[in-house]
Amino acid sequence: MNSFPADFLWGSATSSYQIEGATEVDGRGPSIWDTFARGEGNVIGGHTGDPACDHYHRYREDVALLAELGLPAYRFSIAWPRVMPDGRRVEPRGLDFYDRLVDELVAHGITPIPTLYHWDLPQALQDAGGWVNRDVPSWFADYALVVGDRLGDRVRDWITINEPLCSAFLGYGTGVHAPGLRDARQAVIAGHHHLLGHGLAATALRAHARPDTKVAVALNFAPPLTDSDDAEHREAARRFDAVHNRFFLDPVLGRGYPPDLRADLAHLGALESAIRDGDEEMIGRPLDWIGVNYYAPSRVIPTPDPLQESNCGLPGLRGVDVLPARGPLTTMDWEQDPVAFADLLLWLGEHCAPVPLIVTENGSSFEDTVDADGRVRDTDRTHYLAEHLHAVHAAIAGGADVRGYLAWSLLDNFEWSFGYTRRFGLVHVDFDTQRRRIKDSGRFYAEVVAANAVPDRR
Ligand code: IFM
Repeated sequence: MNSFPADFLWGSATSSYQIEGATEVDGRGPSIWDTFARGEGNVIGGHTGDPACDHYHRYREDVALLAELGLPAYRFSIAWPRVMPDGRRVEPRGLDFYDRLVDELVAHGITPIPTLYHWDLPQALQDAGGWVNRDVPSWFADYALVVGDRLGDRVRDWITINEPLCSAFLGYGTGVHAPGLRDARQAVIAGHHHLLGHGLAATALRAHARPDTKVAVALNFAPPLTDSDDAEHREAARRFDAVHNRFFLDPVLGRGYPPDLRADLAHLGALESAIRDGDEEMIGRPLDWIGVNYYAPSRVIPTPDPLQESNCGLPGLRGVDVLPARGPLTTMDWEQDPVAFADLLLWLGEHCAPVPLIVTENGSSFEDTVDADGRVRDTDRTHYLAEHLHAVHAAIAGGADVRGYLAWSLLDNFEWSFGYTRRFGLVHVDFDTQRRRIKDSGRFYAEVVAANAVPDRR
């Protein structure tokens, strides 16, 4: 058995738009994902966030599942348009929902870890320019305060923003996420404003909340892998790493934007136009921990012409292409690579020290079937989970300060542009009946959590 530290935090994660449904209930305003999902061809099958897992009405059942699995912590997100339908005006019924959810969690002894922003921007704020508008970060901090005032007596740990890369670069750059815009300059500006929003919200929460408040941000990392260690390949990996990983990481650690990144993106002129005096200080206010979201590495290769635009859609990235993933793959076509995960955690452990790490997302999508006896024998997912937990263990043994692991995801849910066609849950959801069934991977995870250890490979 590979045992984890005694105070290691175990749990699972979800997000509001992916599970709540009830998008027109109790005064909730439309979000950019409601609008985007209705757009022709944006989401497989024309699926939308309704009914998702109908968690808005079934949260008690879902908290009971967490309790049945014995998970001590639950990461969920708060829908800004439920709390503030137009992004500015408070809707008490929306706040009441999260109040009830937190009460339910606390009553079961489960630590609530809310994320303030997991991509569901109020549409009204998008109509005002969305994350390209420099006012949005301040409005985000106002919203953080409203939520902090209401839940701060029971919530100690907060995550400001989930995966600003996806929200900014996929939403404003490649257009495969809401709001569906395709403009590299806007993507970079939106990226900066997400970071500014993080800094402002973190500062606001700390100023007004209980003294032991802890604030983090959840970043998604894709470690670049190369087939060669020659100078060209190392340079390609550096370029990819700068835009994908260090664009967001170094500023929140208080180091500002990395000089090599600024040089690489100078041809866009976007960062320079967006950064104002004091921004990097605000973004870099002290953090309590870094949330690490990891699924897969990226295989990169130098392009023949160093000025050639990358095929991967990261804004302004040149001189590096991303190769197709190599098996074994998940149904997202993502590579399964626990070694890259261990290496990433070791690197982050050093790079972020003394700030500790918590794995805020890690998981896999596979074709799951419900057998005649009602069981979901998801051996692929159990294997992925076990191997990635061994990787976390190895990283801790190697010196990385990793304090917890929150599996993605508690429930099968709305997987963004893939709609309901990709399943990541430890718990199977029948979207016709809303019946929940704990998968074999969920039972396996419960045993790991109970033992605080992952069993040896057979
Ligand atoms: O489902 C998403 C989640 O919302 C953000 N991180 C990656 C997950 C899997 O794609």
